[in-house]
Amino acid sequence: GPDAGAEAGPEAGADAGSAGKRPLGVGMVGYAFMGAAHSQGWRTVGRVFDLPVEPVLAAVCGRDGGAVRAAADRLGWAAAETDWRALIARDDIDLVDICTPGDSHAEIAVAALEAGKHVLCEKPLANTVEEAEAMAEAAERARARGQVAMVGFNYRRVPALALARRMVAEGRLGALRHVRLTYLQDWLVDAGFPLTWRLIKEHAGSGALGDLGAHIVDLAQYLVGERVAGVSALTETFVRERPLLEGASSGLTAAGGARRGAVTVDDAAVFTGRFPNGALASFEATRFAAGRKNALRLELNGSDGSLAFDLERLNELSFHDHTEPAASSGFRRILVTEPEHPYLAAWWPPGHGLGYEHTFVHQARDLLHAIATGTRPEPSFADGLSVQRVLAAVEESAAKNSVYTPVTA
Ligand code: SOE
Repeated sequence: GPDAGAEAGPEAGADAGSAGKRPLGVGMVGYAFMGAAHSQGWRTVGRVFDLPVEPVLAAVCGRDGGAVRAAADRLGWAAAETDWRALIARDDIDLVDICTPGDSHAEIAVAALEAGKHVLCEKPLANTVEEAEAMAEAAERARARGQVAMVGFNYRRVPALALARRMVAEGRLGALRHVRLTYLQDWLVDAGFPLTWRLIKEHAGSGALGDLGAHIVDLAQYLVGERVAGVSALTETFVRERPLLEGASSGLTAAGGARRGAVTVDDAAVFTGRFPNGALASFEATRFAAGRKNALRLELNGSDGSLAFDLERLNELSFHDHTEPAASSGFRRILVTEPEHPYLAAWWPPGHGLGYEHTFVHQARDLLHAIATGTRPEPSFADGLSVQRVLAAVEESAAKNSVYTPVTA
């Protein structure tokens, strides 16, 4: 089904007992922010979820030998490689986890799939539709050989969002009318923030659009269960030149020097869209929302009710049941920390709450579960390609001053 991961979660009792666990060698490319987050997922998943396969952190790969060895020690990987082709060639690696910037996703993913490995690839799937198409085709060929390929849209693994998906699918909102998502951050408000790879088109593909917009397009399609049919968009680059990066950047922290260079991606993207079921969608992705750190917010309005969520309060889901008597109805807060909620039974006693890093544990759990059961994990590369097509339509529409642009398949 469309949400195999969450629905076949721990509450479904789908995981096997602890006897006879099969080792699954993991090789990871990249070890910065996402590499650290994925390492956390691989290290923790087998201690929380009872799965028939156990990930083995076999080797991590990066170009700088000294730095990648230090990362291997720090993050818990048995070995370090400096050439991703050598990593893929290792017999002890069954799954390749791609945590590099978008400019190397396609090459590494296609090579890994052709070498017979399972693949997990960070979002956005690629920098262009063409690359994403090649990846989806390689994944389809690999599927026939029993391999899986999944995109790292980790927010599908927030329990409150998996619950939201379940409630929409159960019809609790009735006919969907509005699908409203924003993803707001503020790390570029300072015009002195340097030109890191995320601000260079050649490396990142696009700016807030591909980095943050990709998440909310994927989530919208996940929650609605349909693909965006067309969009009208505006994009803007507010600060067009920034200091060149000096030294290394770690995550979203970096220092700049005296020389300057051009920002070649968008700082913000605002767009509306239509779903085939008639719902209207609106999206806003920006790195210029002062005071908003990681505010992925959404509200869905249907004929029978509404749901609202804010990633800055990720253990909560707001629900309004419009079928209740008006005098006593209204939004109420569901604290998504009960064993009946997706993923939660494996964690702490009710009410104790989860955070950002748990999404990576859940992502690892869903991928391993799919490998163990021979099912197709989601989001698939085809799902990642569909997001890429929406992003391309947004850029095309923005270039034509917001002309409505169908998303072409
Ligand atoms: C930076 O904007 C970033 O780290 C994104 O790259 C991630 O995808 C998002 O989850 C958090 O913010």
